[in-house]
Amino acid sequence: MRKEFAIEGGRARLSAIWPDVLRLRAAREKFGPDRSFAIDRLPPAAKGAASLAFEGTGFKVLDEVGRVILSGREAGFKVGQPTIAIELQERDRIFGLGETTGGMNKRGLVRELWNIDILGHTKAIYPGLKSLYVSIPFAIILRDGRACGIFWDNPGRQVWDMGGTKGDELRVSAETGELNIYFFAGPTVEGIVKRFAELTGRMPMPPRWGLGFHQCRYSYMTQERVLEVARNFREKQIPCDALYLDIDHMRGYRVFTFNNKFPRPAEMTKDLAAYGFRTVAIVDPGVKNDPQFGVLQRGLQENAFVKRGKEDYVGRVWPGRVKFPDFYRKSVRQWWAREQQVLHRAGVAGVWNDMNEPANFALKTKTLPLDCVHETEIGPKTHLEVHNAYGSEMAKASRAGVLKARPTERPFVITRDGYAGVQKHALVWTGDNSSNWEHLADSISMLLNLSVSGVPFCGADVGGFLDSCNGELLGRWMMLGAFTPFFRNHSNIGTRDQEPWCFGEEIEAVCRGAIQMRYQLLPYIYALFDRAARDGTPIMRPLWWHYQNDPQCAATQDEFLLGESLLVAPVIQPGAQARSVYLPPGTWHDFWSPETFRGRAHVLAEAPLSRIPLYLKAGAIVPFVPVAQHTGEYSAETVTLQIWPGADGSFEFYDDDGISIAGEFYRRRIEWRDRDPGGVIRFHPPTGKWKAPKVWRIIAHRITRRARVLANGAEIEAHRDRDMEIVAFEVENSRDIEIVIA
Ligand code: MIG
Repeated sequence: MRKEFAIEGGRARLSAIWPDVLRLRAAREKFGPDRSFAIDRLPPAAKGAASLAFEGTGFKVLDEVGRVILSGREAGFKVGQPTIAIELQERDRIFGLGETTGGMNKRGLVRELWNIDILGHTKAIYPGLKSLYVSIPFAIILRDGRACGIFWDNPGRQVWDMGGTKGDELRVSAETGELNIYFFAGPTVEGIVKRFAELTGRMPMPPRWGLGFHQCRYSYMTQERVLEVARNFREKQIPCDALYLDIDHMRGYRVFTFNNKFPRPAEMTKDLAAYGFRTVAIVDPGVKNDPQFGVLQRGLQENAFVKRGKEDYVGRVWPGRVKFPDFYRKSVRQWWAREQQVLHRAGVAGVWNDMNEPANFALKTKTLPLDCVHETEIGPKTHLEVHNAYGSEMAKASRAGVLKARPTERPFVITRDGYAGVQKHALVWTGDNSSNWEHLADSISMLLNLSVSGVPFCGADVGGFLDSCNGELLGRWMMLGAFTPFFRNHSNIGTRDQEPWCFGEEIEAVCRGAIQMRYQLLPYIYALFDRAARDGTPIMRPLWWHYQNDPQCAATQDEFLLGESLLVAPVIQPGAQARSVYLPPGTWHDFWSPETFRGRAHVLAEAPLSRIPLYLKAGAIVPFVPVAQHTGEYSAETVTLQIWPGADGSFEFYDDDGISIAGEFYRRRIEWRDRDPGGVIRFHPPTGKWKAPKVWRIIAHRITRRARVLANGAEIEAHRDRDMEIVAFEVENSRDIEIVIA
């Protein structure tokens, strides 16, 4: 299917990308080159697909069997700007839209997609806040259990009015460019998000160390201080994998330099490596406009900087007057990647991209003048037209730089800004939040919406960035952070120190416990990353991901699922010692007590300061390993599989060397077949050549009677704990294992 026809104020083309994904393109006069900043390659057109029917100025999106999934009121160039208006029904909820504030359901909000440096995205500071650092123009509409999706691929400014002005209408308009919309027919959220990830690209598997705990601060001011923090972690036996160098390591904020407080950076990173730490350094795009500065000189030779008229544009950021690399060009990205080698030669392992909206202190608008020109791969574009892609293009350059230094290793790149598809280049952290309870709670829905917008690897500053944290808030936030994909404690200059040991012994123990839990759970989290890298399935999922027919799941924004099996219900209020938890349909087991609940109901969870309420879905198989102080000591020689019965279930175990891009792997499906009493555990034949665990230690929960355990037909010794209602035993690994607990 490929149709061309007239549309209000222009011409439109309709094509099917996949049977369940339609594309509507429209231009006022001539169509521009078909090149996207989100999509690397469009798949060839599909047949037998969803379709679109126009009726007057309205239209209907139909799925493969002809069912109307969306009713459009208009699509075209009514007031000169490309616009689309879609009818909303009473109970429609809108999710996704990348990184935005205002709760999980975006219905009723107006959001402007225009990447911007917002210092502190709280209502108190910015009551009318409509934009943040990242723009992902992709939304999921959940309508009575059926989902569909919309993606408008346009890196210019867009306004998404999601029933904010007219209660029954989703109206999206762009300031520049074409109408370029993808409709995802659904009906499952999972299907839509997988398609969106297929279209815009998937997160490449990060190194395992990227999944450990990371400690940051703006800034660790000296080399000695960094080493002291590292030693503290090891002395206090608090696991940690990475420390960060914020902007104060630079000489006058010149990118890719070290100042005299960091006289021997290579020695420092070597010492850190000896303790098992990786070093991540911050990189800002603005290059100091200092004629003596080598990076500037070589950039000028490359003609690398963004122009306004005939001249390089000069703005102002931390270094003072700066020029901005024109990352939209491949040659510029390659030059940047070469410059970045200074960091890698000094032993820096990961790169942290900040201020890449790009931020500009010289203007009230906080970014580049809109008439600056970028020499993109599809010809010159004004900043106005491609603003939202700057951050992603910088992250792409950064990634190329890390790969240049270590071509066989999986890069670790973090970015504040991005556009749809940013997950191909970097993980996203949600920028300058604040140390308060409101932001702790808000981070859950922000990360959930980012996760379903194609960005599975994301995290918020744990403990909060702006303002000073307190012990209780840090403890609660560390427990939440331990279950989010990216787990980094970070805080602002001039605030109270926020490392795990800064609030007394009790809080230190709480933080240690949270981090230890993270390290014990790494095989579970790693397997979720493997899955996300292969098909875009989020690691951290809203309840409605798995229960999209349950209205209460669609309304719950203070809980989430880590994978399918683990429900996390963080405490989000100060002073609370308990909280109410909504459990989705099915049977759920309390992690902390031998209690089992029927779902589709609220329960009251006890939550003393040392505890985050956790529930396991019946049929869950969750792998644990012993605590390590960092992932360099990670060992999957003995893997403990905890099994919670009550339903059938399965888990796909995944392991590899944790770092190589094309290394060996070991993948194995493990299945639980529930029988009353007991059940059967089956290990399916593994794939891949990476070394297998030697021993599987199995803990089966909720076994109240004296159970016999048979491994491949022969009875084996099992330990029983009556109070904990568990049966525990070990089996050596082999190709075929079948265990019966009866
Ligand atoms: O204008 O580099 O969001 O994480 O610590 C502030 C200093 C610049 C903003 C980042 C924050 C970082 C800080 N940066």
